[in-house]
Amino acid sequence: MSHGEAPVGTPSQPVERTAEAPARATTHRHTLRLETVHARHTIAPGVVYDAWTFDSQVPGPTVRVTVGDTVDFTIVNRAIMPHSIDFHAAQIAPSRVYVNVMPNDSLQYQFIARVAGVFMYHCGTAPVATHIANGMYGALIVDPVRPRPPAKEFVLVQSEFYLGPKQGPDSVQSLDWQRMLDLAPDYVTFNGAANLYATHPLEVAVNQPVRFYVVNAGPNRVSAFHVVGAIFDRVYLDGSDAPLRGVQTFEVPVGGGMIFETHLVEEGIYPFVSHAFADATKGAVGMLKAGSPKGQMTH
Ligand SMILES: [Cu+2]
Repeated sequence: MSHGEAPVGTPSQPVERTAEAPARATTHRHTLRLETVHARHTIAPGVVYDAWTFDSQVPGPTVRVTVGDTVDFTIVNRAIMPHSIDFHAAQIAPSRVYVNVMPNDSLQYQFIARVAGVFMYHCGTAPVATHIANGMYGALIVDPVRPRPPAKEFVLVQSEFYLGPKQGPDSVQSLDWQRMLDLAPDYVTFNGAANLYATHPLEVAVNQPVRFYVVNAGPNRVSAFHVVGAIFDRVYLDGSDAPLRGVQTFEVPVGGGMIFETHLVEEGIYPFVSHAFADATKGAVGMLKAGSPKGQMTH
C-alpha cells in the first residue's frame, strides 16, 4: 500500500536510525558533549553525501532533559573548519557562546532548560544555510516537570538535501548552493534518510496514544505534518501548555518544533507525511503500522 510515495517494507528489517524517543531524563544535571565531524551519510540507497555532522550522524543525537535541568555542554571540533552550536532550548547570549570553535579546539558552557517543548539545535557558523543543509542539526526535548501521559513516542527531524554531481570513485555528493538558494531539494527526509520509515514502519498498537516530537531543521521547507487516517488529538506549539485540539495538519516552521498526539482507531497502515506533497514525493513520508494489518490499500 502507499500514499503513492514510497514502498512499504517490514519492520523486521534493521533500521539505521530509530525514530523511538529516548527515555525521560532521570537526573537534573546533564553532561553533554558533541563532536563536529565531517562524515559520509547515506540519504537513500546509493546516495552518499559528504555531510557535516554532530557525532558523525545526521541528525545529531536526540537529547532529552526536564524543565529546570542544567546542561553542561562541550562542543569539540574534529573538523577542518570552524563550527559552532546554537540550542533553541537555551536562553543565553549568542555573542558569548554561539561562537565559532576552531578545528581541534573546544568550547564549554552551561544553560538551564526553562521552557518545555522540542527544540532544534544546529551549527550557527556562517553561512548557516550551508552548515544546516550539510547535516548539522538535531532535536532536544525538554519535558515538563509533570510528565506527559504515557504514549508511544517518536522523534522526527525533517530536513532537506540539495545535491551536486557525484564525484570521485565513491560517487559522493555534496551541497549544490544554487539549488539550496532556489529551494529545490533533491530529498526531503525524516531523520536524514528518504522514506526511511516507509521501508521500516513504526509499530504501534490500535488506540495506543502516539506522540511525535517533530523538529523541522529545513533549511528552507515548511513541514505540513499530517497522519493519513488520523486526526491529531492535541498539537503543542513549542512551550505552550494549551494545545490545539482536533487538528488534521499543522505546520512546523523551519527552525521550529511541535508535539503531536494522536491515536489510530483500527488495525492498518497509516502514512505520515509532509502534506506539501512535492516533499513527500522526495522522501518526507513514513508509515505507522497499527496492530497486524492484512491486505493493502491505495490512495
Ligand atoms: Cu558547522
